[in-house]
Amino acid sequence: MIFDVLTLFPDMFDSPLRESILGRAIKQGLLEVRAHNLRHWAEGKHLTTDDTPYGGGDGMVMKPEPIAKAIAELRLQAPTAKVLLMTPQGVPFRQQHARELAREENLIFLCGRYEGFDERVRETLVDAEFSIGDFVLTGGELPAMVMIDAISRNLPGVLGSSSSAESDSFVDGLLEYPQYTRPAVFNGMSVPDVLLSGDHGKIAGWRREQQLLRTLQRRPELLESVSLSELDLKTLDLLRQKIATDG
Ligand code: 9D3
Repeated sequence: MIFDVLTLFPDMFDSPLRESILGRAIKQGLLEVRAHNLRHWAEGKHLTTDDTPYGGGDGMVMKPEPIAKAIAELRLQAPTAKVLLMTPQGVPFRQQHARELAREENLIFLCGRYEGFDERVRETLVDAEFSIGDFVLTGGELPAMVMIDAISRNLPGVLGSSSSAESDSFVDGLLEYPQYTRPAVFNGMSVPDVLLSGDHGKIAGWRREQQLLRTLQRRPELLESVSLSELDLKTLDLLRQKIATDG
C-alpha cells in the first residue's frame, strides 16, 4: 500500500512511521509513506500556499491551486487513490474506517495548517473528511500519521502472528481484560489466583467477565453496538447488580 501525504511539513513524517512495527513493514516493502511538500506546486516568488479569507476574518486559508496540481500529479501514478482531508470538521475516525481503508492500494492524505482549506477543494477534490477526535491540534499532520498507523496494522503481514489485527479489542467491541506478568507479587499486590490456576476454561471465563466489567465501567456506550452471548448478558446482569449494591 502507498500512502501519499500532502503537507507543508513533510519532515514530520520521517521518524514516527519508520520505527518499530511500521519500520519493519516498510523495509519488507509492505507499505510506503511518501510525504510531499505542497510548496513544490506553489507559484510566485514566495511559493505561497495560503491567503487571506474572502469576507475578512482572522487567519489564513490554504489556496486551492497548489492542492489541485499536487493531486493531479499524484493521480497519474495512482489513478484510483482516494483523497482524504484531515479536518476538525471531518467524521470521527474509527477502527471500522481503518479496516476498510486497508483494502485500498493508494491513499492521498491532505494535511492543513492555518484556519483551513478553500471550500472548493472539499467540494471537488476530496473523497472523505476525517477528524481524529474533539480536540484542537495545530495541523492535520499528526492525524494523518495516526490514520496511517491504524490502517497499516490491518495490512496483511504487518503484524506478527502473535498479535493479529483480528484479535484486537474494538474488533469484538469490548475493552481488553487486565494483563499481568512476573513477579507474582509486586509492591504487595498479588496476581489474581485464577491466572495461576492452570485452568484454561476458568481463565477464559474470568477474562470475559473482566472485559464486560471494564466496558461497563469505562465505556458503557460500547455495549449498545456489540453482539453478546446469553452468558455475556447474564454476566452483565450480575455485574450491574454487584456495582449497584457495592455503591
Ligand atoms: C477557528 C476554528 N478552528 C477549528 C476548531 C480552526 C482550526 C484549528 C486547528 C482548523 C484546523 C486546525 C488544525 N487541526 C487539524 O487540521 C485537524 C484536527 C484537529 O485539530 N483535531 C482532530 N482531528 C483533526 S484532523 C485535522
